[in-house]
Amino acid sequence: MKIRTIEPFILHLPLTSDSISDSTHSITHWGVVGAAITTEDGLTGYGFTGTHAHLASDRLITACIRDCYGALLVGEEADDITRLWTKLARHPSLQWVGRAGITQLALAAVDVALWDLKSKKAGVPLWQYLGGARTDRLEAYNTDIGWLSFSEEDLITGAARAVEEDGFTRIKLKVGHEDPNADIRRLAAVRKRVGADVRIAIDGNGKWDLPTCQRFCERARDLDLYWFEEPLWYDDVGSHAVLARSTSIPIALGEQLYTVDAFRAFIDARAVAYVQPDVTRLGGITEYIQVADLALANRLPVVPHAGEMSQVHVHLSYWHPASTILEYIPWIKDHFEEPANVRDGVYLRPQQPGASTSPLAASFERYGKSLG
Ligand code: 0YR
Ligand code: MG
Repeated sequence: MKIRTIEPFILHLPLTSDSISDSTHSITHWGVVGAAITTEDGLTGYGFTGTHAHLASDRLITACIRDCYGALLVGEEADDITRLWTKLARHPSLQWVGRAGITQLALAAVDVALWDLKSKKAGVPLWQYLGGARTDRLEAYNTDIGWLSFSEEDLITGAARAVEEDGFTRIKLKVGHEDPNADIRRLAAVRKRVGADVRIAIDGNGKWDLPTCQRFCERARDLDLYWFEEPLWYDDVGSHAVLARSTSIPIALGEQLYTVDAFRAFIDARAVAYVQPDVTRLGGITEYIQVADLALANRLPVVPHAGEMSQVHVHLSYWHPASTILEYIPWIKDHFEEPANVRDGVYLRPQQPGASTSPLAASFERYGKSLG
């Protein structure tokens, strides 16, 4: 199965609301930036990373896929994923400028496309190709009801609807106001409305400093928060370790980490409780598995961040033994041949061969962007 072509693509897909914000990002579209890899026998695999749909930086990713990785992959044996991953990730001239950022996002897209191809060729869904399902019930938690840009009233209504009508028992709310008391008030109002049994996680998206986080955690004591995600600057291992020791709220992080080495630093420092790798920021599925295995060996639960809106992570979470629950943000599912769907708070297990990463032809036509 030799690789014949690698074609990068950029889709800018609208969100379910007009726009949303967390403490550090405001967006109107989700960027699906990836690669279609076609073999000589005519099979095509798709993989993509997730962005905030800035065309200029998206084009850096597609340029890397086309000009750097494409040249290294055409004519290669598509089945040899481990060898090809090493060829791209450890290529002397690329690792000099890479190992994180644009080159890693591009590598993620290519790696996922190769796994999609390989499981399509085997004729089975990726989770089955990897070794079969660990469970028949992968629970979802809803992030899309909890944006910081929502008014307190909309937050309460959305949380109640998710629980009472859609069957979620777990939700995640964004925090990160200038004054953390504003967050405490919003969280207390939601807790009061949904009751004690709903798991409420919170996500700071790296906004606050250590003393602010410590004061916040002290005041949040009675809210029974399931985890505090990205409380501090993404790379700051030491401050996370201090915070983890000063609060009973478990720390979750990983969506901004690029390598297994970065995860090891946090895990070794006991600075993380819920490990949140993302195939779209790590070097794809290949490096995701290394992180999930590392978490497993440390007896830590894995809860991936859904940078691909769960098209791939639903497979990985049905399969990998360290997996627990999975994030749900339903922005882009309608643009795929096999959407990542949730019913009664539980992810449907994918049935089609591959990684569920094939975008619909109509979506390419309507939302595709020029590569410049
Ligand atoms: C919106 N999930 C997250 C989105 C989300 C971000 O900017 O990208 O909030 O990825 O933190 O846990
Ligand atoms: Mg997050």
